Amino acid sequence: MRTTLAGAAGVSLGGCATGSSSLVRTPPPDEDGYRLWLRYASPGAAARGYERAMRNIRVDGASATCGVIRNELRAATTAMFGRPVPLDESVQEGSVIIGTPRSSELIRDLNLGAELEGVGNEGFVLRSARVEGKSVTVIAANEDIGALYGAFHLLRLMQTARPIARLNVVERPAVQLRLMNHWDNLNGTIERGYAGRSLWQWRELPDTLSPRYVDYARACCSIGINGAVINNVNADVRILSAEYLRKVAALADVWRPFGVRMYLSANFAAPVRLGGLSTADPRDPAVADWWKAKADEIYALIPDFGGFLVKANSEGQPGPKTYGRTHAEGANLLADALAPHKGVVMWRAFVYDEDVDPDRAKRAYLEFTRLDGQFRPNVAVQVKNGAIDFQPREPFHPLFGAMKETPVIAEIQATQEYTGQAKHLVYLGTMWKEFLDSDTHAKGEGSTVANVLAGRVHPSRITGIVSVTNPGLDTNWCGHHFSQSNWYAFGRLAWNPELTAEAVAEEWTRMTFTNDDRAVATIRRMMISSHESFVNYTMPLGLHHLIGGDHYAPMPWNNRAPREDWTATYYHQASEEGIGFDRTRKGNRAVEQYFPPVCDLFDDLKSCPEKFLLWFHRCRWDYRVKSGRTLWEELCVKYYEGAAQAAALRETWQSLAGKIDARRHREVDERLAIQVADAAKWRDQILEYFGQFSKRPIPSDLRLTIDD
Ligand code: GCV
Repeated sequence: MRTTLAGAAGVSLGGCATGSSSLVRTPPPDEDGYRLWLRYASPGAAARGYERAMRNIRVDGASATCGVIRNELRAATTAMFGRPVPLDESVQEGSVIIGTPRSSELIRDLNLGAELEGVGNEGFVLRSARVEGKSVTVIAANEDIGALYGAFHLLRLMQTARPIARLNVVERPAVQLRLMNHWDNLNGTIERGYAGRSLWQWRELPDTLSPRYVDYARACCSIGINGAVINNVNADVRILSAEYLRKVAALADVWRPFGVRMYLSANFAAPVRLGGLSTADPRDPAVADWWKAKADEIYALIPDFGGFLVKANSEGQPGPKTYGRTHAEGANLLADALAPHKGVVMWRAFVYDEDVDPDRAKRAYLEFTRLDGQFRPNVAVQVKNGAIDFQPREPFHPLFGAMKETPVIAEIQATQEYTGQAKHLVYLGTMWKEFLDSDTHAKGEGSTVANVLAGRVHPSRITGIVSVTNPGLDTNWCGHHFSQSNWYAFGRLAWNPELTAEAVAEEWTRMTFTNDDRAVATIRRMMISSHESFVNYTMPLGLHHLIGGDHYAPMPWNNRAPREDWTATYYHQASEEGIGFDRTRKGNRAVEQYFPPVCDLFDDLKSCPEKFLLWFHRCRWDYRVKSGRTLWEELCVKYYEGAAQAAALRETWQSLAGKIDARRHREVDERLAIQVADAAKWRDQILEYFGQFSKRPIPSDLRLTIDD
């Protein structure tokens, strides 16, 4: 018997008092951040217009997903208008009619065939229309899940104070797989998690279901996320045991109506460690049988199980190379087991075997391009945005566009492992847009990473963008209130990579904090500049991996680690003569992994974007950068600028006191205080360290700005 704990799920749907600027007289009441961007605040003056366009809601269909649509709309309208909008079958002036041509005669009669054909299984048409002579709003889709996404879209318009009277929205997601990747361990810890312990209560499952599982699914679904890999890629084999699979199945049952499918990280050695076989060699028939039986067992419990994510032969994880086999053979082994059930394998390209090349940045490309065409149709290679490891800034990974016959999906990181770890306010939407908009030139101009991922450059059977993600048991889910924006931005950009970072930041701000236009503009500006300022005070001008320890603070002096490519000195190579990693044609030729003209752009010191300068080039300290300053001076300017920007960020936030509820305002401010102090400390320590090599002083005008 399952029991559901009463409480949080219901509470989370409650309304709150912030409204449009004209109505804000007193500071809004305290909030704890639990409701994320689904607060459904009163729309203030706009309420009357919205209510007129929403006299009643008719949801045609009996599925569990239709039940979710009804629940969400009932809760949202209750919170926004102070009373629920009736859910009934009448058609009147101001009805909202939701359904599919299969479930709804009214939708069928609207003849939306052409539009619906274009939106696939998950898309929707959201349109103002005339039905039975009445002005209504229609949400039509081919499947109920599309209708649910459409309902969330309508709610988003209202939450962001947009008009809903004359709608004509047609949407479909750009990629198929939009997945959360949790690095959660079975003991409740989270690798690189900064928001408390794991959401998954393994000891209570499958009998007790935390209400947070529902709220998690609502949050994911509201931004188009359609699956989750719930365990760490450094995978504990026990997740595949009968005991854990029952627990996993219980979670999958909760999420199914929200369209959030279950995926698992699989340990390649599971046939040995769990199955008791003597080998996990992909060519051994007993191993193949073990995986087939395991897949059958999983699908008997979770009929819509999505598939496996695998980290193999990387950072100590087992893999096919342990048996002298290739990554393709390893991936195909699991793919064959999943194929009868239509499951996929996401095989990570995060490998950096020292034997492949002396430069870590070159290794994955070399290993995977030679396997192109050897993977089964249900395998996708999952590639991090950059070739090293989620650094504050990296050029796009050269594997994007390079695999012509193998689906490639992107892995980005919302949990801020290298970007301030939920202590620093860093909105990653801008960084991800830089990545998605990068032109690989794989098939000429316009072969952007986003187009590669959507299968528009090389036809692709599997498309996707996944995010190593950040929620944990902290009340506000993500540790820092602003870290929620990275979860949000991931979902929105995976659905539509054409959205601007600004638009996503604005939406999130309006839904999460306030619809006060001036406050929104201020917060949006803070968010948009935050990534660049973080880069400035940590790793500007193409510097990377200046870290050690827990990856929080730059440690450019770090020269001791179990592997050379885990040190900082391996990457910056600072000496009295200069600094930077020569990856040009005259250096280690890493630039040649990019298509022309990108390789030429990066190769030429004159054309290489300065944000990537020391990634690709080794420069003398007196090298003149575009500003006319020497490299050393420019480095100093960047670090000073970054620290000043962090201080300004806090001042700006403080100017919003009274516009944001006091609790969240204070909690953000406390973290900004840490950010300001860290930025100054990092600036000073890093410049002192590099100064030993440059033998140059920090320009006095910079120092003066601080001493003043
Ligand atoms: C899950 C980096 C992180 C590791 C992580 C690894 C990966 O090295 O520091 O914690 O392991 O990436 O992506 O597999």
